[in-house]
Amino acid sequence: MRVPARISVIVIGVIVFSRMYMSFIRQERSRLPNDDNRLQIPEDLETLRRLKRIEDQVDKIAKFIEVKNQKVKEAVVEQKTEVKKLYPESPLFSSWGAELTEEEQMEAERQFQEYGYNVFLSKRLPVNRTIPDTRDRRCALKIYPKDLPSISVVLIYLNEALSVIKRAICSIIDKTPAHLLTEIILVDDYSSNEDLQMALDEYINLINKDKLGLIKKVRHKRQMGLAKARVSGWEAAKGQVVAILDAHIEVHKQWAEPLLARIKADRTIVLSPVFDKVCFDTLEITEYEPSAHGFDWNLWCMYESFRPEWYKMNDPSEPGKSYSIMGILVADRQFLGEIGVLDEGMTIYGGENVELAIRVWLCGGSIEVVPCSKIAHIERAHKPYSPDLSKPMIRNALRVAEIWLDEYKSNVNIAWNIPLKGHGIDIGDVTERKQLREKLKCKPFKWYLENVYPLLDKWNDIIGYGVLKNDLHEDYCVDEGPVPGSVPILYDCHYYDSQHCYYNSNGEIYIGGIKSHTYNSNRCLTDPGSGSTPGLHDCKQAKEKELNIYWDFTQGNAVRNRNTNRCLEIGQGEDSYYHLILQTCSGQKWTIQHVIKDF
Ligand SMILES: *[C@@H]1O[C@H](CO)[C@@H](O)[C@H](O)[C@H]1NC(C)=O
Ligand SMILES: [Mn+2]
Repeated sequence: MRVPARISVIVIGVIVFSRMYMSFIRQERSRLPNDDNRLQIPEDLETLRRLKRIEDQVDKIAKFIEVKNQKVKEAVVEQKTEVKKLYPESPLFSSWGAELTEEEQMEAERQFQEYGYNVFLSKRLPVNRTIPDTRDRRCALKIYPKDLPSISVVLIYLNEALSVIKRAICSIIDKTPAHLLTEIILVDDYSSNEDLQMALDEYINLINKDKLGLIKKVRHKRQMGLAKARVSGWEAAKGQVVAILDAHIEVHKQWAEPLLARIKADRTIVLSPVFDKVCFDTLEITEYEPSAHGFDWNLWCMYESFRPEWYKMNDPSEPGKSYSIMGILVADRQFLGEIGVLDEGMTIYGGENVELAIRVWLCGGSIEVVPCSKIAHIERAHKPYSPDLSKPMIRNALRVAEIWLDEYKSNVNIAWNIPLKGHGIDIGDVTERKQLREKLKCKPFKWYLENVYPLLDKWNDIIGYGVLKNDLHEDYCVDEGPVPGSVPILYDCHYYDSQHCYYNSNGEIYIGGIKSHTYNSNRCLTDPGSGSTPGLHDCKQAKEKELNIYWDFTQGNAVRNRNTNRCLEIGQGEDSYYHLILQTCSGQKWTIQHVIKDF
């Protein structure tokens, strides 16, 4: 007997789904009891029991399907062929998609390349899927004022998958109290996808029929970049509070109330919810602990620990002050306007969030992270809109430096290893933003460094940076050598981090990059005192051990150790290659790429 292929596809589909579901349940189960920083209270036991019951049922269904499948398998034995893995290298398939047919793999991979996440799966998940409540249990017990301010939610996107936008909209409508939700504003920053026009409009119209004009759409006729697109969403908003979010998110239960309550208490606080990670491949949710947001001197954002006061409260459901903000932001609409929304002189991507944070702190407000407000956010495997984001990042960072960083602005140049002057990067007109700073009577940046973000290393003592070359061989650069390892080497110049060197006024030479935060340490060039091999060691430890880390160096001259009097030089080995060595000074000369002050 031949079973029609269609039926076996359906059966396999059901099996795949039930397996996915079971593994999801197992994950959920294993997560709960292991959650070490949470108390076990009876709700957990009840959840476990419920999950157990569900799992029993799923097991039963799976057994039933297996029996059926066995029969089908016997019947289709001559049809069955092993499905080939078409993209063994693709991150999409590293833990997902084993059961897909070749055509399905092709479709899934194509969409993954286009969007950076699993659009194939997204289309097949319900728009109103349930996501686990990952909040601290104290959150559910909090009581918020009745008369909270209203909220406009702005979703910014550029070629986002339709199913992902729908899921974002659906979660916002489901999980925001209707009387508080003024509107959802979709800001399309010039997407080229066809389904973001007709098909999305149909979905919008469907919702708007029911909930009069709840969803609005702003579509740009050219790409404005993240900062301008966000400002255009803010301009369209009418609610008392505006939440400017990415469109690849799902909000969690009661996400809005804790934010609105904070702003009701103080309109000068700009807030961030806590993100959970939605994996780009399985679209499953991984819980993230609350933490503050910070940045380095490249103005890249990163997670950072809260101030010690927050940990002393010993209540992870409480809001905590944050040095910076990742990008998603919630603020009093008028207050955000008063302090200048976002810098519209920025292009494409990056830096606008750090600029906002610095401005808010310096000009009379503050930033907070609110743990009881959670948003699940897809972490893409790659960003689709620009292959190299470092160009706009550098440009935007230099803009922030020029407007806000005062005497610390050269740190941005040091971090990106670009010259202080003559770098040829056009940062646009900054007069308006400088006037804004004047008008708002904002504090100097030094105040921020000393009072808000003292974890940021001031880099006061750096006097030279960039690659370090010996003038006997200018194709070779000093390089940190193999990692892990503690021997610096000479290598063909490629100008990446591993060859970035720094000379400071104490006489230390860092090799292989420089750390932005005081809790990290750099690696210092050392003279072990004997032998000819130089060393490279954690500077803090090297100082404690009193290794020889101080060097006399002036631009275009010898690099001489203050203790041993030996010089860093290059010499040809028996292998006829040049090596980095320590020896009695023979008059070799070194040049560091960029100089801050003449030395
Ligand atoms: C999702 O929507 C479907 C169809 O409207 C409905 O039957 C289902 O109960 C909803 N599920 C949730 C979790 O709201
Ligand atoms: Mn995002």
